[in-house]
Amino acid sequence: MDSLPLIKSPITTELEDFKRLFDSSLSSSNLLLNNVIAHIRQRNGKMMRPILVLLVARLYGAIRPATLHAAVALELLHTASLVHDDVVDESTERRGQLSVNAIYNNKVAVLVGDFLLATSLVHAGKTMSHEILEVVSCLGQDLAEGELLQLSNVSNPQFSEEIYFDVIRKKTAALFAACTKSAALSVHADDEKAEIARLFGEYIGICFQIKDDIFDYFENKALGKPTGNDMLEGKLTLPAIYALNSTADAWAQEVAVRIKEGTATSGEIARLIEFSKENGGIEYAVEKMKFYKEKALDLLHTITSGSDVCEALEAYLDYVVDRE
Ligand code: 2DE
Ligand code: MG
Ligand code: MG
Ligand code: MG
Repeated sequence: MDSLPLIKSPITTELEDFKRLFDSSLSSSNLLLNNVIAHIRQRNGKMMRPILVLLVARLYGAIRPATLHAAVALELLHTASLVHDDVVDESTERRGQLSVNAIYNNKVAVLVGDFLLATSLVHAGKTMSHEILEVVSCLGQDLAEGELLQLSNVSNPQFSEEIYFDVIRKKTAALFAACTKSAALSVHADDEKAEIARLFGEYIGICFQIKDDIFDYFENKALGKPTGNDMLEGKLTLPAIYALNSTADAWAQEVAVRIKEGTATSGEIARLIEFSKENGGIEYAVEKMKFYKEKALDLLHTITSGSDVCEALEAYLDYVVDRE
């Protein structure tokens, strides 16, 4: 079932307002910049983050201009981080489309990412809220720290679940937490409510990244086999970490170390994916994801139950966890 209409139903007009503001934020007199932005915009994302900002603002009050500027700021920062991420990961593809670095080059990708980041801060300023400006700026710091933590962990021979959660809190959950906290601040929710919103977003973000990581273990229709992209980039995610820590398989340990070093073959990666599945890695990751989903739902129900916004946020969580 397509749950997106239910998710969007309490915020249909505001989502249109968001789109207009987002479009108008991206104009420049530079031809190259406009071409790159047009390429990025072809992706037509599902706008999961702006939707979350709008829904959480509605949870606590009526959507205001500051809410829309916060949503634009966060979507721009997210877009900037993906353009830079593809440079860092040397990825040539993003969601079935060539990445900016692949079509142009790293220099163009770094500079376009910088432009998007700066434009994000312009909109954070337009909220006229120092607190929202701080949330957005600190998010930029967290994202960069998360990426650095992930990089420095490549040479760490341990496969620790604790480090995995540290990384995903910073590289993904921080963004969702910034969305929900800014949303609350944009409608003048008090500190306690803003903190509940922040934590709610953090739990959603943890679910989102665990799900994203699980995708890498399953068949990709275009490839006809699991992508294994994360392992190709030297990243071991929760299913593999669990399987490695719950068995003492010398072969798997050895391959895992080489995956981190970037010297494993694609055949070895395929076998480590199978090993992770055979040793309960997927079930374990799904269980963890559901644990955080329940925590998010419990928090949501301390604020509201039964309202249309509550139902939309419940459907949002189902979507994050069940999407294919
Ligand atoms: C996606 O992770 C990572 C997103 C954060 C990137 C942050 C950067 C630093 P993945 P996928 C590069 C900060 C950037 C700023 C402040 C503009 O696991 O599979 O690589 O989508 O995800 O490539
Ligand atoms: Mg990446
Ligand atoms: Mg990355
Ligand atoms: Mg991924």
